[in-house]
Amino acid sequence: MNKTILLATHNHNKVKEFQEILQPYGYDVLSLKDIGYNKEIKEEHTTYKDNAIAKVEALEHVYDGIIIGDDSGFEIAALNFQPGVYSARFMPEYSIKERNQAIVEKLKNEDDRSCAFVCSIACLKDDKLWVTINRSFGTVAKEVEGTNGFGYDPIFIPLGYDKPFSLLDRSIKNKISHRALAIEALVQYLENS
Ligand code: ITT
Repeated sequence: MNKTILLATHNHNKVKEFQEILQPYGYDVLSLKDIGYNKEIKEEHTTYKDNAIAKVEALEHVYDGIIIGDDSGFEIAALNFQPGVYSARFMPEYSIKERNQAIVEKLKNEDDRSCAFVCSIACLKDDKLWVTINRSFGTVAKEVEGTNGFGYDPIFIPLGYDKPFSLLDRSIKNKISHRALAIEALVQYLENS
């Protein structure tokens, strides 16, 4: 069985997480850099699933093998589930650190701090398209702390923990995150298809 997968992302943090999670299952994850693909892949859709599919389809005629795409986001209940599918484009004038600080500030007097990370993975294998969407739930932290992970990790405290992903060992994120859950479903699909 072919155990090499191309991941259609330009986000090197995602590549690292996919490699760490899939390696124990015996999969090799190639990045777009590995195949010398440097064109931008546009995210023009309003759902995670459609964006994940678009990422895979952009590579369909470029790579002959298993291709996966990941579209993810951060949903905050008190902000009407923003930034959601627009997470990568939220407050573009701010650095990610400033963005996290701005979110903490917006929620300063908010009792409902519930939030979720979302990950949709699309997979193209033998001309068949498969998609999953998974969420991990938590609360928004009261301050921006820690350096592990990326993006909104410094303000996401997963349910059952008292620290954000940025302060937890990365092996914990790789077990319980939205991406870990979606990858678990992907492995089940690949092993049974
Ligand atoms: P690609 O489209 O090239 O895959 P991207 O960074 O643009 O990379 P997304 O469109 O899926 O990825 O954007 C999701 C944004 O949500 C991402 O830039 C992060 O800021 C945030 N995000 C996604 N997964 C995350 C995670 O596991 N931890 C923290 N933040 C995350």
